[in-house]
Amino acid sequence: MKIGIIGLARSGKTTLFNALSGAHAAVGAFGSRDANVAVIKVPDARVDRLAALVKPKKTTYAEIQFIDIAPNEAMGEKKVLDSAALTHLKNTDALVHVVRAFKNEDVMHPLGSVDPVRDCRMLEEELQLTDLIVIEKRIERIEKEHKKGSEHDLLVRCRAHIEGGAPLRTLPLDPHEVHDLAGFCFLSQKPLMLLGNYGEESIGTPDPSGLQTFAAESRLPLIDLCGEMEFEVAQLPEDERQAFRDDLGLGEESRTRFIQAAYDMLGLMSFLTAGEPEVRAWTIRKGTKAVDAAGVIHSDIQRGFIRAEIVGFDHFMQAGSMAKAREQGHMRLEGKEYIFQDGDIVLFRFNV
Ligand SMILES: Nc1nc2c(ncn2[C@@H]2O[C@H](COP(=O)(O)OP(=O)(O)O)[C@@H](O)[C@H]2O)c(=O)[nH]1
Ligand SMILES: [Mg+2]
Repeated sequence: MKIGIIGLARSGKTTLFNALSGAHAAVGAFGSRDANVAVIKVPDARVDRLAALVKPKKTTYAEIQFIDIAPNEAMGEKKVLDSAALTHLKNTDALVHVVRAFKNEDVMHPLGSVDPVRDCRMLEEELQLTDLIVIEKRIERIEKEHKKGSEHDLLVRCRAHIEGGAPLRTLPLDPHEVHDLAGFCFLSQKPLMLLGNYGEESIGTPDPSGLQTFAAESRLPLIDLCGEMEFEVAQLPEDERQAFRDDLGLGEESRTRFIQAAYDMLGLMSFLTAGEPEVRAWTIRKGTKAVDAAGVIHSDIQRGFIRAEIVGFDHFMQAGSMAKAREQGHMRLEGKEYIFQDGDIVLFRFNV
């Protein structure tokens, strides 16, 4: 899974990126062509408990890739999406908009004042306009070539939707329309999460900016955190972090909250495999059939799928192994159509 971090200059994108990934990318950097990229492991207590029990040679967590984009200065600081950014964002699965809510007068806001709702509206508009340009070009081309058909009709619908002021993510589409649009990688179609970046001064106080109301009305997930404090906590040795968080009133670890929100937004879940060589978490969309989930591990397992042997997490922990769980009657045999439950431990039987 790939998540693009976007937002105005100095909204705290790189600070957040560093806090989440433990990296030390330069903050305040601007106009650099290269995006910061990091992969983080998804913390998962079930994987930890399984690994403690099975003692595998290798433990592998699910992973999320983050891309932190530095907009180009030539854009006048008021825009977020230059062509380099578009290239980076094209293949992301979701976008996170870091919205500046911290006051700090020493850090200049590109628009001269701190106003989270205004920034959200502006960015949403920029996403839509970016898509609109692509749509209009394509429509023009189709019309020139006299090839009007279903693609044309669909794009005309997309255009009308954006012209009505709405992002493509709110346009109802049937599965084959989703498929037909996939190649365009429309930005306003990607799931979007807002991240309010608050200052130390705001911890534990209500936010008067209206960001919560805006997020609720726009049906966008919102998490708030304090980027700079999170970054500072991330510098501490692991065993000191929680005490520091408690002192500051920072609540649950930002990385955990952030990843949970991203999983929810994308409708993701994990299933697990627990062998001697490797205990591992695998990410799938909720509602994925067993045979397709098998393909996440290897295309051979999907092709040669015979059945899935499944043990629920708690039963596995009680039994101590797949074989014992089977003896105790807690193993279920499921076919291709089975829909995974969160935390299922699976052994695929296949034949190639
Ligand atoms: N007070 C305060 N300053 C922050 C916070 N997050 C970022 N900053 C500062 O804002 C400046 C720009 O941050 P940076 O992460 O580089 O923003 P980017 O341009 O969006 O990547 C840096 O000087 C940060 O120290 C925050 O939560 N609180
Ligand atoms: Mg930056």
